[in-house]
Amino acid sequence: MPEPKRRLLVTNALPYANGAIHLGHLVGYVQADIWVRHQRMHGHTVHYVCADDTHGTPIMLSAEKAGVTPEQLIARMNREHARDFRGFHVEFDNYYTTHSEENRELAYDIYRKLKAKGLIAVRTIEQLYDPVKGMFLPDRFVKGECPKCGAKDQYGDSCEVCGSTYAATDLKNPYSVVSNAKPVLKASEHYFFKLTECVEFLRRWTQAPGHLQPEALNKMKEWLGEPGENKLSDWDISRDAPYFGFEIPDAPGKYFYVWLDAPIGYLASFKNYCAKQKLDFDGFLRDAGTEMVHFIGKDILYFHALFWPAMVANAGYKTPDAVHANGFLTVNGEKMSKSRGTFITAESYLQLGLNPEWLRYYYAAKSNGTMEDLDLSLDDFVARVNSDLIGKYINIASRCAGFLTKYFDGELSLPDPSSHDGKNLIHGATATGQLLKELYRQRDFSKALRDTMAAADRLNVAINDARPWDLARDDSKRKQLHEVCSTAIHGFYALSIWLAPVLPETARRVAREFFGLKRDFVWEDLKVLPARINPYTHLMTRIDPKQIDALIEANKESLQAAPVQHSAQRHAQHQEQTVETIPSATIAIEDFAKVDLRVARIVKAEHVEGAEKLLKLTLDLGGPTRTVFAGIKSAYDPAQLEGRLTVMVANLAPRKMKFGLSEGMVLAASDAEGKTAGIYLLSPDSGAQAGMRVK
Ligand code: B3M
Ligand code: ZN
Repeated sequence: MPEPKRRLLVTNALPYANGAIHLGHLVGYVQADIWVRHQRMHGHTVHYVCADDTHGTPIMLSAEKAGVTPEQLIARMNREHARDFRGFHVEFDNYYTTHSEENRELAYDIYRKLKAKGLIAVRTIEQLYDPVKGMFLPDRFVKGECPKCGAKDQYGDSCEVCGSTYAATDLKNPYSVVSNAKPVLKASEHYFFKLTECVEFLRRWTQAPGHLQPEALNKMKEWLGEPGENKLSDWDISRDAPYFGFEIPDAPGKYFYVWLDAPIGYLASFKNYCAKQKLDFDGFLRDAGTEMVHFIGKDILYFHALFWPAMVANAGYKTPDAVHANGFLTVNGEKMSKSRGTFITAESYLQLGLNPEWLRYYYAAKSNGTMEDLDLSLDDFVARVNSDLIGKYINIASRCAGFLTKYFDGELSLPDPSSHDGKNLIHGATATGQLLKELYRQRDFSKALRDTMAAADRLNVAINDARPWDLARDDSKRKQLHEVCSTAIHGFYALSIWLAPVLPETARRVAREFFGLKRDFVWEDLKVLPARINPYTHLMTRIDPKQIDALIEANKESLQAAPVQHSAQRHAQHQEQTVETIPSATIAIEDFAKVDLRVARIVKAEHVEGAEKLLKLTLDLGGPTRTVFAGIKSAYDPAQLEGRLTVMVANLAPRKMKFGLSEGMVLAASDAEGKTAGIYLLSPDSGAQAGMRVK
C-alpha cells in the first residue's frame, strides 16, 4: 500500500536582521533543509519558509548608528541573508520579512482574538529609563556594578564574573549603554498575555507524542511544574515608543515586543508565498491533515514550546505539530571567537571558495536529532570530508567510469533483473534505502551517513579486489571488466541517491549530467538500475588545509581584544541581549574607551599540564589577582616572566577554557599566525605601577 502523502509547512528560526549569518546559524538551517529534501524525495509536499526577524531595540539603534533608517538596514540584511542561505543550498520556498503587511495583519488578528478571550491584561510596571535618550532600557542596554561581587561593567541581567543573575534595578552605579546617562525608574503601562491561564493546555500540548524531543519535554516539565502547580508568569508583550515594530491596535505609543510578532512571521511568510503560488493559505491551516514543523535553536525553546502554541491555540490558529531544537556550534571545542578567527561568517566561507557541501556533510555526519551541541573540529572536518566524500564516494566513479566510456561507450552491463545478481543489486539498494529513509525521517543523519559510508567501504573493497585497472590490460577479460565497473557505478548511483538530501548540488549533477536524467533524483529511483552513463566529469575536490587557514585568517578581528562579549557567539541570538552592530572599518574613541587596559605585574608564571601553547599567569592589578591563560609558551620560559610588568585587558569577559577560567588577556605582538616571527609581550616603560590605566 503506498504510504499517505504528507503535507508539511516547515520553518527555520527567523534570523535576527542585525548581523551576518555565521556557521553557528547554519547548523539548524542545514538540518532542516536536509530533512525537507528527504521528505520531498519521497513525494511528500513541503512548503519550506523563513524570513528575517526585523523588529526591536537593537535594530533601531543599529540603524541609527549606521545613519540609515531601520527599513534600509533590514532590506540590506534581507538580501545578504537570503544570498547566504542560497549559497549553502538551503532552499526556502520563500524568504520574507516580519516587517510586512501580512505579518501586521496576522499579528493584529491574533492579538484581537486573545483580547476578546480575556487573555490580555494591562498593568503598570516600573523600568529603567534613559532620561537623555528618552527611552526605556532593555536589560542588555544597562550596565553597572554587579550587586553580588562588585565587578564593574556588568549587564543588567547577569554578571559575567561571578555568574549571578539579578534584575537590572539591582545594579550598583548603573549607566545606559546608549547614552552613558544614569537611568531612572519610570512607570509605564504594559500589555501582558496571560500565559498563567494556559498551563493546562500547555501540559497537554507539550506531552503529546511527537511534539517535542525528550530532552525538550523534560525542560518543559521543569518550567510548567507538577500538575496543579503553576510556575509560569504572564508574558509582557508590549514595549514603549521609541521602538521599531508594530504599534498595538488601540494603544498609541505601545508596540508589540519583537518576540510577539516574530513567530507570526512564519505564517506571514507562508501567506505571502501562498498568494504568489495561488495556494489556499486558510485552507492549509484549517486542514487537520497538514503539519506545521518548526526547526529552532535550543535557546529559543521557551518561545516556541510555550508562548507560541498558547498564542495560536487561543487565537484559533493551527498549533505546531513538532518543534525540533538543535544544539549550539562550538569550533575546535570552544565557543566561536572573533579573536581566534572561529566566528566564521557564511559569506567568508563561500567567498574563499570553500564548497558548501563539505560543511553540509560534516554537520549532517554529526547531527543525531538531539539537542546536543555540535563541534566543528577543523582538523577533523578536513580529514572526514576528504576521506568520506572524496576517498570513498567520489572515488568510485572517478576510478571506474573511464573504463566504461572507453571500452563500452558508456553502456552499463545490466544483470537480468530476474537473475540472482540482478535481484541482489536492487534488493540491496532498496533495503538499505528503507533503513536510511527511516533514519532521515528521525533526523539521525549521523547514523544514516555512517551506514552510507559503510556501503561505500564495501564497494571500494570489492573494486580493489577485482582490480579493473589490471583487467583493462587484458582483451580477453572485457566481460569481467564490464561487470565489475558496472556494478561499481550502480553502487555509486545508489550512494548518490542516499546522499542527495545532504549533497543536493552533487546529486543534481550526478543525476542529470552523469546519468542523463532529465530531473533530480527521487528515492524511487533506487528501484531502477541505470543503463548508461555520460563521460565522467570532475565532481568534487578535496579540502586543502590551507583553505582552512585562510578562512580563520579572514575571520580574525583586527582588534584582538573584543571589548564586550559577543553574545552572538551563541548559535542563535536573543535580540534584546545582543548589541551587535554592523562592522565598520574604524571605531569611535568611545569604542576604544570600553577596553579597560591596565598595567599588570606577573607574579607567577607556570606551565599548564597538557596545554601545547599556554602559560598560566597570575597577575597583580593592584587589587585581587587575576588568572590568565596566555598563548605565549613557545616564546617565554615562565621563570623569565615572574616579576615583570605587562599590559592586560582587564574587562574582557572571563572565558572558561579547558584548563580553567581565564580572566582577561595580556597583550603581545606577533605576525598574523603568531608562528614565524615570534611573540613579544608588551611592557610599559619603567616607573609604571601595577593597576595603572593604559589609554
Ligand atoms: N530571531 C532569535 C534567534 O535568532 C530570533 C528567532 C525568532 S524565531 C521566530 O535565535
Ligand atoms: Zn558578580
